[in-house]
Amino acid sequence: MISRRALVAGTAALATTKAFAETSHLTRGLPPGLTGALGSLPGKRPLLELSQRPPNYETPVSYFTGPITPNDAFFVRYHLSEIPQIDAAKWTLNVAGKNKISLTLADLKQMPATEVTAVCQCSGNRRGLSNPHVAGVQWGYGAMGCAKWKGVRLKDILEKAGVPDGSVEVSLNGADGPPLDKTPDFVKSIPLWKAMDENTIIAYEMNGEPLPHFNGAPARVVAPGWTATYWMKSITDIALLDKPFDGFWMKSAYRVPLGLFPAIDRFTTQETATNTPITEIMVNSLITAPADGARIAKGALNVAGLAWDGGRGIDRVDISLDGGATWRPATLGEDLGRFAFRPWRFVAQAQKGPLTILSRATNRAGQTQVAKALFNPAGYHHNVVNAVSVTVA
Ligand SMILES: Nc1nc2c(c(=O)[nH]1)N[C@H]1C(S)=C(S)[C@@H](COP(=O)(O)O)O[C@H]1N2
Ligand SMILES: [Mo]
Repeated sequence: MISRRALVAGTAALATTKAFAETSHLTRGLPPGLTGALGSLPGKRPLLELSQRPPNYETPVSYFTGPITPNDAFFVRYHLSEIPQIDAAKWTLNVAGKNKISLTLADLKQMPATEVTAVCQCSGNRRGLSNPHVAGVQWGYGAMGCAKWKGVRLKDILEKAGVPDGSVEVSLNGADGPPLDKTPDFVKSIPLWKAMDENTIIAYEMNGEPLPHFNGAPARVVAPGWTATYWMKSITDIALLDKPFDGFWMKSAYRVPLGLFPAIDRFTTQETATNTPITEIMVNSLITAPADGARIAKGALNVAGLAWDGGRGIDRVDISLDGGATWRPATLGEDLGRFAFRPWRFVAQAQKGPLTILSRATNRAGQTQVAKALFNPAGYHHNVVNAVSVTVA
């Protein structure tokens, strides 16, 4: 006879597996409308199309074959549909500090260059998995990518213009604008300390090439560790501010309940009694192989994936084949720095029947992925333990 305790434990394990399994329905294309069909954008391989105007396209999981996401596979996210084609030779970056200065691309390239490999992840990556459903682009797993960015430290640019005493934030505006004044222009701000961080750059190269049009040519903000909402594309205007920026995209969007997520980075000038702007990326992982829903042969099964966080660095990735009852460590691969995707692999012995593989990353601050999503109205920071279900034949 099965003891009550075993029964309860078994039911709990089953419930956990079910919860995890629910999170993986996107890659199987269910329910319809949650994933786009493959669409085409100039300069890109086929990406999952979530909307055409504005262009929102995500990277299929099968393209994540290593720690660097190729430029033509990199996701695209815009809020506004007027995206001008910029002539890099005529483009200028206007900076308002103690003085107003204007830098051309040639000026930027004369300044000391620096490189950083960093994950660009939309705050709403995996929003489509939110339960209950929330409004917004229904992203699956691919509103993210990792590239080697080259450019100039934002700090050097700000110091060229002069940083007034009492500056608290830096505003960032790009070349795109609203089509009919219906949506407010997309302007963001970051705290002065993040702007002055040596890793925050204005990048003009991505993986050794000029930035693709849809990823912010000729130059964009790269704010390593922070979600991509601050990574202003096709940046044209930067200003040092002596009070918190109060535009729509700071005051009313990209906010999370205060204290809900274990964020370490604070954006205190923008905090209210109840909420805060989103800051760093929460620790996360993705199983990239085998594909969800695959049929595989029994025996040695190579499992591969990626792990990343907001810049503390990945400490470990653990794998479970029994619904989260027991975990075994994966082997971490190439380390491209604390802001990069960390590849990992694991060899499982696959027995005949259904198999669900779970991956759970932990960072060097001891933070780990959640078993159940921390619900918030915009569906940000989805970092539930990743699950892939396969059939072993
Ligand atoms: N100019 C401009 N920059 C922008 C945005 C935008 O709408 N306009 N969206 C931001 C958001 S929310 C994301 S997720 C990233 C997406 O970067 P990508 O399109 O290069 O992948 O760009 C950011 N920078
Ligand atoms: Mo985003």
